[in-house]
Amino acid sequence: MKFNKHALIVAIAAGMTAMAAQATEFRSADIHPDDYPTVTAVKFMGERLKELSGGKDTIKVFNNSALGSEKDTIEQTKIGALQMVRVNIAPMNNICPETQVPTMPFLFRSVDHLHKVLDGPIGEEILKSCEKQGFIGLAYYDSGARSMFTAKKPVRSFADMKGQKVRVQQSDLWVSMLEAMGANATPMPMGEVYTGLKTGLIDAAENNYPTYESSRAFEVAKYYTKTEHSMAPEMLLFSKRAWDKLTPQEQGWLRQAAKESVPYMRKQWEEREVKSLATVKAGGAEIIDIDKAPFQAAMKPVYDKFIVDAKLKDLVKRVQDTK
Ligand code: BDP
Repeated sequence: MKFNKHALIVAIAAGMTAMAAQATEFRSADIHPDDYPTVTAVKFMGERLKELSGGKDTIKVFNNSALGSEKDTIEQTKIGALQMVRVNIAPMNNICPETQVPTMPFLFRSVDHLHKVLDGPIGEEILKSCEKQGFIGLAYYDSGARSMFTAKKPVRSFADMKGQKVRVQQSDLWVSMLEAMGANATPMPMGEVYTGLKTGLIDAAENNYPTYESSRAFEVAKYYTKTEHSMAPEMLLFSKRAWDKLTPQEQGWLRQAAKESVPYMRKQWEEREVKSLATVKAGGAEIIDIDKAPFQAAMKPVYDKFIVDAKLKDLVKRVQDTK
């Protein structure tokens, strides 16, 4: 048989088109920069997904708020315009009430306690609770403890919180938490914090060391007070609309890849916390130790207001009882 070069090229091209038609690239959003542990973890997940699916499924991360604030990208995920999103749990608080539980102030005693709860049935139950709102909860990522940082007046005691205009995440629970500390709470997207501090629109914000560092907030708010008031974790959510169109096999690959990205993320996180602390200190930040007892005591009304029904009360109790 005579070798037909043309037919071969046509055959190869057809094969490539068939492969391309089958390949799926899931889009995922994040507000953080390229080297932030949440972003590198989702990229790791994408690599694992590619391997598990034999090259069929991949993930493209749109970082640095390229697709909007967390609130915006959560909405895009709900309608299926975006398949995946990595956000802090806070902007989910108003959407699915169970997410308020791991956000609650001074709830977790340690990182170990947090991991035990989130890796177990309570964590699973909270992820699942977002399904009826249109989200498949794939995983939690670490976010350390959040603390106050102020631009003008350092917080050296509970009384110093009074009147500070503090940026909070877009969640009613967060507004109440800061109000209970005596502050004026202003919800706004993360992307506006640096400018807000610089221009004096806000006096303060609160976050973990890695975000305090990567957002460069330490340059404009140099007093970092270790209130460690919440360990609100990060969440990895998939659009239920998009999920329902996938085969059970693809869903399984996604779940497995997400699960495998968790220990990877935790390791990156531990390293980043140390590195970020060194960077902010070198950049002139003052790290202030504080008596946390008055902060803790002031949180009772917040629990009374948000942990209202039997379901939430039971969840909080089970978290507290987890040894
Ligand atoms: C960071 C979270 C990020 C939030 C941000 C915030 O990683 O998801 O958007 O805090 O305060 O720690 O908005």
